This record gives sequence, C-alpha cells and structure tokens, in this order.
Amino acid sequence: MTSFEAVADQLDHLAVEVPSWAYGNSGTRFKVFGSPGTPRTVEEKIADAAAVHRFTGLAPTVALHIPWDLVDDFGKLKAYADDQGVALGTINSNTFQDDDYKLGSLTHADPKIRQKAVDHNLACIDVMDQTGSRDLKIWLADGTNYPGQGDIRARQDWLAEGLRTIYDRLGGDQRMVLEYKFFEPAFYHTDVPDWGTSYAHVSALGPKAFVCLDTGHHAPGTNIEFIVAQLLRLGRLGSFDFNSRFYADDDLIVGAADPFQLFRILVEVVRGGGYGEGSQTALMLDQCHNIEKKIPGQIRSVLNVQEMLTRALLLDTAALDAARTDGDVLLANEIYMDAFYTDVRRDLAGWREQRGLPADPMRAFLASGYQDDIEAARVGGTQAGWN
Ligand code: LRH
Ligand code: MN
Ligand code: MN
Repeated sequence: MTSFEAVADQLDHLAVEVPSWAYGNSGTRFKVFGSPGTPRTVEEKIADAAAVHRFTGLAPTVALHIPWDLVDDFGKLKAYADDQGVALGTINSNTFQDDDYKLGSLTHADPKIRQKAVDHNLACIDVMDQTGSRDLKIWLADGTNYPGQGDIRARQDWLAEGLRTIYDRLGGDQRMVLEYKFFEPAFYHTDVPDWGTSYAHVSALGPKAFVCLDTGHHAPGTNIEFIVAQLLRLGRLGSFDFNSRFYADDDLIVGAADPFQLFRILVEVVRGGGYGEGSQTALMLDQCHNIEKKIPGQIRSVLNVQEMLTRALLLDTAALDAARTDGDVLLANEIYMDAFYTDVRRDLAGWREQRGLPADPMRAFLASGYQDDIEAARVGGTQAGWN
C-alpha cells in the first residue's frame, strides 16, 4: 500500500467550505432547540467558522445563505472575514421562504413570481461581486404535491429561461452550481430531482455552470460514487454539499452514518481529478447540528473528510489496476478495503504538528475556552434556517 509519507503533501490542498447556517440553531419541523453561545449576527457565525479553521487548518472559507446572512455592507463583511482569517465562499440563493414561492419560484406558472426569483438570484450575484465569491449555488424547493397540479414540462422550460438570465449575468470568474434533490419539500415531483436534470440544464447553459451534489439528496441505496465518477468524467461536478443520512435529508455529520460511502466517494473524487490543483470541484459541508454543539460538530466534520481523503489517497492504484487487468475480483476488492481500513489518525496528528496545528484539534478546541467565552458573551441567538 502507498505510505502516508507519500501522500502527506497532497493533503495540503484540502479545503472544506463550511456553511454559515451550521453555527445557528436548527432543528426539525417538531422543534428547534436553542443552544448557549449561538451566534446572534452574521459576524459571529463567521467568527465561529474561523475558529474551526484555526484549530484544523482545513476550513478557509465560509458559505453564506441569502437572506439568512443579509447585511448592509458586504464589503465590510468581507474585510471582517479577512481579519478573522477566513474568506467568504459560495453564495446560496434562497427562493424557498417567501409566501410568493408556495407553488414554485423559477418554475412558477406566474411570470411575475418567476421574475422575482430571477431578480433574487441576480441580487446574489451583486453580493458575490462584493464578497469576491466565485460560486452562486441554486437549490430550488420547487415541485408539486399532487399529480396534475403543475405542467411538469412547461416548468422545465421556465426553469431553463430563468437559469439562462441568471447565468448571463455571471462575471468572468464566477460560476453557477445547480443542486438537485429527489424530494422534499415537494412530495410528488421536484423540478430538479436528480443529477441528470441538473446536468441537462447546466450543460445547456455553458462552461460556467456545474452540478452540485448534496450527499443527502438521493434515494436510499443510490450509488453516489457512480454519479461522482460520471459528473467528473463530464467535467461538470462543481461542488459537493457533504453531510450524512440514515433516512432522508438528515444533514448529520459527514462520515457519521456511513464512513465507507464517504471513502468510496472520495476515491472517485481523487480518481476523476476532483481533488488538488486544477480541480473544479469545491468540497463543502451542508449540515445542521440540532442537538450537538455546533463548533465541535463542524470540527468533527472537517476531520472526517480529512481522514477519509487520506485513506482514499492511500489506495494503491497501480496494484489495483493490475488486479483488475488480471480479472482478480477478490484481490482488487482486498486492495480497496486495505486502504479503507487503514487507521490514519496517528499519522495525521504528526502531519498537523509539523504544520503548527494542534495534533488533536477537537481536544485543543475544547481546552481553549472559546466555547465558554461565547456562551457567556452571547445571549439570544438567531435561528439559522434548516436543510
Ligand atoms: C436543501 C439544501 C440546500 C439548501 C440547504 C439549506 O435541502 O440542501 O443546499 O441551500 O439545504
Ligand atoms: Mn444542500
Ligand atoms: Mn439538503
């Protein structure tokens, strides 16, 4: 098997974008639990994200959701983030929390509502101009609950039109990523339910449009790593929303429910050029911490990605190729599983120390007093929305 030393330098490229909403209170439709120390402002969410980066070295950017993270002056927010040691990342548009969007946003039958949804996305690009963000992420809650409710074909055409207007407004270095989800909040049909629909739209738009793959947005049993391989092959895997799930869109800590699936996904990411210099694929978290503390939850998440990426890099691809060429099914599987079963935690602790990071970021954070300080200082946190 490949040695840790042989892959150590490749780990320097790892950057996991964290979502601002992970630091706010969230919950299920049954209850949102408050938690001490919850950020009251966008700045406090960014400060918490910056703490995750300080202790791990893995999370240099933070994604914003508009209007959850609306501020008067995004230039000032960018400067604040810079001071904290992080940059502002993906801007997520939000056309799912306004009464006007009850029957759809970019796919609404009423052209005035469609225009409103387009205008919101254009306003998000204005935000990107100020924050220096590269990516606009669009996820639509659009869909219907009952057969016959909507013209599913016309809605695709309206969607294509709206996306075109938004796409044409992107600056030279800006990109659009279109996220798909197979159900929820709509239960009969969803307008962007799968990677194929997202791919059809983004490839019609042009080279600056990509698919966003949220790992929680597939039917149980879906082979997600196959989708990863295919989208990388097609040059359209723009980003991941990482999280893990047992049942639906659970938004639990990535790698918690099925570490082996995360490994399989990251093997295909590495195999397909989705990691490292020149990669077009952004690795992001899209999670909520409903019952656990949020900053440690985020620390655990980025460490899980680092651990599984390391194991994926350890895969002996030369030996694997040889076994495959020989048609040796069991040997190929054994080589693959060897990489997955390798415990890299001790090696990673040494890797961190060599880079001036705490060997154990979680323990270092817990000992730092940061959590106590925010719990004492912040009273009355905001709700951050939900996934
Ligand atoms: C939808 C989703 C999408 C939203 C986020 C809050 O389920 O995954 O990415 O922006 O949750
Ligand atoms: Mn998502
Ligand atoms: Mn989701």
